[in-house]
Amino acid sequence: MSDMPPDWLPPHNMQLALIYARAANGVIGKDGTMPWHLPEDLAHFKTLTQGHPVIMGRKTWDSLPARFRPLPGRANIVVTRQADWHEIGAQRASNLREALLFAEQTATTTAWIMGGAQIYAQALPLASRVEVTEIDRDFDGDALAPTLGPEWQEVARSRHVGSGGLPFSFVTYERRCG
Ligand code: VY7
Repeated sequence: MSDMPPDWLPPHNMQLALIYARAANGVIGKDGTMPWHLPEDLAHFKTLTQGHPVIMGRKTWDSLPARFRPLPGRANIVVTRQADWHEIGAQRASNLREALLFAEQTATTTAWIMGGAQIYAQALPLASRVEVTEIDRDFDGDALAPTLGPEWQEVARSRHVGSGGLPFSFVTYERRCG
């Protein structure tokens, strides 16, 4: 007796965070790319994710310009159902759960979910923090940001104007306690 498996999970030391840029109408992508030119967002993304594992869907991996793949200085974990998928510098995971197991083996505090729409929707219930670049214009597109419900509290916001004149804000949301 008393050799039953525990019915609880050990606490994860790792925080799960989403990072995305979204247009005013919720669009995050069109035809596999981000439909705006906002270098300030790319720099922000690189700064926040540097040194941490990044988890992405296979379509997001494909969307990265080849010269940026794998993203340097970060464990690149790619979720795909294709058992024969492999790319140099990427760790394949069959699903989000497996991706999180790989991320937990790295020695960092935060794992970043970097897209796209399908992975955001799956990861949001597990996340404690969301970093959104909110662009103040509508864009035409085919991939949408997840909807943040009332459990998400805005804790920081900074307003900027991009080098091309596009206004945007960096916004941090945290899950309310309880
Ligand atoms: C798009 C790029 C697109 C075109 C040229 C360069 C937020 C982003 C993501 C994911 C931006 C992209 C890049 C330059 C910097 C590289 C990454 C590629 C690096 C996200 N807010 N912005 N993203 N990049 N999840 N959230 O895929 O990137 O970081 O080293």
